[in-house]
Amino acid sequence: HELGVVAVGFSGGQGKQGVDAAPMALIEAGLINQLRDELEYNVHFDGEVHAYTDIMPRDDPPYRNMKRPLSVSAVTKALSEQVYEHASQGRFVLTLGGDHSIAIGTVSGTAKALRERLGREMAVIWVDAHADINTPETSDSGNIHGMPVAFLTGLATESRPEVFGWLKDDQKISTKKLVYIGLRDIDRGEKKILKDHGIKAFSMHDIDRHGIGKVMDMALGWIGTDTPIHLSFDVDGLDPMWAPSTGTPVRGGLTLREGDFIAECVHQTGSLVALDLVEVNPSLESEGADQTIRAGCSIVRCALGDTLL
Ligand code: DIR
Ligand code: MN
Ligand code: MN
Ligand code: MN
Repeated sequence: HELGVVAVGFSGGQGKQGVDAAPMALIEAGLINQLRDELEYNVHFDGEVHAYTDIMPRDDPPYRNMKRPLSVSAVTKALSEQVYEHASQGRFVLTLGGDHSIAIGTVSGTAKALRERLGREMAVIWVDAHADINTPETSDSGNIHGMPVAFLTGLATESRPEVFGWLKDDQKISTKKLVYIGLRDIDRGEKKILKDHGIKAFSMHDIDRHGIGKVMDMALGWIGTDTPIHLSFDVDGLDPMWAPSTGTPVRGGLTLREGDFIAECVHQTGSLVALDLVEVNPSLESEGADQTIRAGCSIVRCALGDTLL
């Protein structure tokens, strides 16, 4: 079991400081040591929380309604190359964020590597309260952490290389290979996108109706066996009762057990190739930071094969 870990201290995809401190908090809580010692992974980690300060532009005004477009583009491009490097060597890639804009880098990196290695199109399971599929034009906030899926599926495009124009077709995924779990706060424009493109989405309503067991059967059934899976887990998919320290908490979410169960089921497929854990912000809700970090560690351990028995 070879595991590549990338720690990304980046918060520019949204407006709140502190989400950049999450990787260090997760590591200090013992996450990487547990993966090495208890789950027996051979860990490849450069020991650094990347802030990419050397490539950060000095001046970064809004463009096409996007906030900090040059910064997010530069960071995700560099991250894409780091993730690609791990994935092309056959390593499972764990990325600790950071806000969810970083998924532009992680998913593009694994999608390209898996195409080359296995000749297969990758699927993405996106666990989140939000769909993060706004285009620059449908976004109300201008925050790029609400747009990564639009860029990764080609629903949003931009030719300028310094504003995501670097994303090529072999780094993108199909809307047909995308599955959402846990949605409950979707913008009007996003609802139309999900509907128009027939994107598979399991909202909290579906989980209430069928239970998480049936929902996971349906989600994994949609993807099918023999398709590599990238799991992108936004900690705000969990209910704020379990994960209060996050930038945009939404009540009525997944229990910690449901989150762990999702991760366990995806691990059990044997097809999981990468995991992102994003939007942990230890500086928010200081009493809840510990809980949120512990919840994040638990999700990661489950996705990497920890079992109850
Ligand atoms: C909202 C919130 N849909 C936006 N998105 C968040 O800004 O586009 N994603 N919080 O995690
Ligand atoms: Mn998100
Ligand atoms: Mn979210
Ligand atoms: Mn296993």
